[in-house]
Amino acid sequence: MQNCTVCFLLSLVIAAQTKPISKALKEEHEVMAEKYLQKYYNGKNQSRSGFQHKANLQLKLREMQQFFGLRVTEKLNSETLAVMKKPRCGVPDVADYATFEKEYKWNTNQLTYRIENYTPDMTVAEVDDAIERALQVWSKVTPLRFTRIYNGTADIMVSFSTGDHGDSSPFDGPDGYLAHAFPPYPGIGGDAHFDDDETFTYHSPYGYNLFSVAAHEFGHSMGLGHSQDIGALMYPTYTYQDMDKFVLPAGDLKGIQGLYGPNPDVNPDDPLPEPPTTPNACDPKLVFDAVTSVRGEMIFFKGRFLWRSHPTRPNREVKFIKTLFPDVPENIDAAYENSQSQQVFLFKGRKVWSLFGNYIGKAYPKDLSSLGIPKSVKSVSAALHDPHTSKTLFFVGKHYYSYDEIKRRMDKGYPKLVAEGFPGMTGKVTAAIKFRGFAYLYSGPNMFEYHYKSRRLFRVLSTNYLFNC
Ligand SMILES: [Ca+2]
Ligand SMILES: [Ca+2]
Ligand SMILES: [Ca+2]
Ligand SMILES: [Zn+2]
Ligand SMILES: [Zn+2]
Repeated sequence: MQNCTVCFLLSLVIAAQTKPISKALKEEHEVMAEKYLQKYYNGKNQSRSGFQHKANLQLKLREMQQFFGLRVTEKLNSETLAVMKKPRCGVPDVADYATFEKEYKWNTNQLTYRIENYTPDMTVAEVDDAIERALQVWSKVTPLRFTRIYNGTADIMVSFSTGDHGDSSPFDGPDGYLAHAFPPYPGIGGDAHFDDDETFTYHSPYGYNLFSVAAHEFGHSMGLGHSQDIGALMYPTYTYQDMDKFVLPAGDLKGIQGLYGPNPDVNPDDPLPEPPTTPNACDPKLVFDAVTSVRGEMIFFKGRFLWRSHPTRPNREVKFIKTLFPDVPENIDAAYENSQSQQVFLFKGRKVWSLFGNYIGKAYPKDLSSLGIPKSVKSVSAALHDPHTSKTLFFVGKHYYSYDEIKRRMDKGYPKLVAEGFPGMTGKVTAAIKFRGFAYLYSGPNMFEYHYKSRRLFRVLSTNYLFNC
């Protein structure tokens, strides 16, 4: 039986891989994939026949690819393996209770919690604070109220443990899965367990941020299942959340308020902040914050997210900015790549950051004056670099500046009016990029295509034209 599974997955791997990988690595991937599907997609082998086992695994692979919005190939390709390798929550994506969400709900709004033990990674005060604030994520938006107790059995027992810890879902050492929690019911229901083989952190985006992991787990403790929305807190893979700025996203808010209703104590004069939504790259009204090339790929920025789009590869990937570039700010104003120096510059307010690879250069952020931009300019709305002339254009309101990257100073005669330099552009330039001899100036949901040298306007296209929507 085992051999047949290996044969089946082996043939899938051969079909999917374009470059040869070592046999040992292949086998490691197959074993990992089977374990993953068994754990998260209820892929336990109920049949004795190898054929049925193979068909079952294929079905589970399909479910997994659908859940994560991957291309549904039923093949263990590199894209699928990459998702399987991400650190995540230990609760299945296709849980029995996820399909019966309404059945799992506390029938009281007054709940107790108890922190049974502590991780050595953080101080006691830090753990207490991270746990309390993770519970507040849910109490802020519902009538649920949490009271801490110090002995006896609470509704929500919080503990750190390693390996087998007595609930038939043993932890797996560093990385892999980080924590799990049980839906509302008596006893172990509502309890949250954290894998102490992880390194948990308090205020840091590095290691595994305890607030980020716990806020997600307590969603399960309240009765929520996993979400397919990559921007949701209930998305299964780990994402860093800044505990000081966190606002529960719209999908999670709808889910929890569907179970418990809204918070009756919200002061109408001090309403809750607008819940963030996940932008859709193919929304014709989408307005990008910034667009730049990065080593042959194009990167489009919007809020907390970015899309990478390779000119020769049709599929696009949406990611959190923090996942790719941990030190880069969100909601940026503008971006450009200087392909000669291989630096990518990102702008927000009066500050500019320079990326070397995926990390910010040591001397950054710098002030805009380091690029010769006058003190009166509060922010840059778009930037465009031309590698042939080594000039970078900065768009500010109705004007634009031209910076000479070789002489490291602003060109004389600037700022000029955008409407003069780019006839036909009457609105504000919100993002810009030079691509294949054309200047693409984005203005709200429109993209203006200019021949770069002649400055002749060819077409007005939709913002997501370069996305193959
Ligand atoms: Ca409990
Ligand atoms: Ca683990
Ligand atoms: Ca912009
Ligand atoms: Zn989860
Ligand atoms: Zn457990």
